[in-house]
Amino acid sequence: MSNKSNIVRNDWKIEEIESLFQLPFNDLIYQSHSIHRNNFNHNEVQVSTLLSIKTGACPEDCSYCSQSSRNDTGLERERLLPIHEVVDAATLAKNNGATRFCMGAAWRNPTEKSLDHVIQMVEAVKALDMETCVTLGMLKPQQAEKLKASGLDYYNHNLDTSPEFYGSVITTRTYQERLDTLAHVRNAGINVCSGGILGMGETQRDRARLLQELANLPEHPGSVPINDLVQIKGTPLAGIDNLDPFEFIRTVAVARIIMPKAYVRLSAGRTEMNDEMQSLCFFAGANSMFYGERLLTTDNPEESHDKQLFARLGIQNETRKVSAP
Ligand code: SAM
Ligand code: DTB
Ligand code: SF4
Repeated sequence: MSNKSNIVRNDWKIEEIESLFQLPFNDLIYQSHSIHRNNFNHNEVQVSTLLSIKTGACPEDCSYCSQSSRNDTGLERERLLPIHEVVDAATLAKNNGATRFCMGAAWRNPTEKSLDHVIQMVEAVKALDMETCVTLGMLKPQQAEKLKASGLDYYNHNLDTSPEFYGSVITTRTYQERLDTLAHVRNAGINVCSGGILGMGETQRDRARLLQELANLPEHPGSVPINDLVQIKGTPLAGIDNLDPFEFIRTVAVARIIMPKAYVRLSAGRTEMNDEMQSLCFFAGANSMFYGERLLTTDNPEESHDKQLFARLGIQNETRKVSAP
């Protein structure tokens, strides 16, 4: 593979991305794996653990989400967790090999008071010598700066899908508002974590457009979560046709090729994937995943199963912290 494959570009054309999707599977995976090997230790996977710090009763109408108050999913709402519960969960995650702890809140945006509470959580988790990530909805510039000052390493805010398909999934916040939050996070000097969800009825062009939007940001996100829709009863997207697994793997491969230095995270949806599919995702360039039996409100594979899978594949947890210089 030529050195050209390592060049970080922010001017990807949709035709170039679509032609990657159209390659014969073996050619695509050969290319993405080669790029992966040029940029990363290909036998290591970064491991993050998630915790829902505030669950349910969200005012947004995201049609995939168990936590939207518009969706009758039977989820019990919970208040913002006390700090000691967060510290206990992070300690457990660290002892299980996670290097990053990600905290998610079902908010449209944080209030100043709730942000101060989250900042205490970030400081407490940092004190355990773990990387921190939070996902709290939309941020104002000065809120991003406050989070940066607290030592936060990553902010997760997904574009979710293409700008064209977006309106059929969410109507209560615009694509531009998402891009604005990403700009505030980037300008504050926090690493951006941004990706999307596949299997919501979008076309291949929508998947290509999502990746184009991410790759053509002023800087590639440090981390790109690729979620496979977790279908939740009571949400408008429950019952939709599943995405072809090969199309999911292709999307991971294209993300790896066009964002060669980003961590591509195999995120939600792993409970529906067999081990062979996950191993192909790692081969195609995925090098991060969520570890722990729970995502935010839904199940993730059992920890013992993931440990066994890593052992069978000769994969190791990445121990170096990604945000370290
Ligand atoms: N409320 C905040 C927000 O949306 O910005 C943060 C939490 S929200 C649950 C974080 C991300 O999780 C969403 O942007 C979406 O990409 C992903 N997600 C939520 N529900 C999902 C589902 N059922 N399947 C796959 N991904 C999901
Ligand atoms: C992301 O892209 N995926 C994670 C994390 N960022 C916050 C969330 C997945 C949620 C899956 C559904 C649930 O458990 O509620
Ligand atoms: Fe709320 Fe986030 Fe769920 Fe949308 S994805 S309903 S903003 S918790």
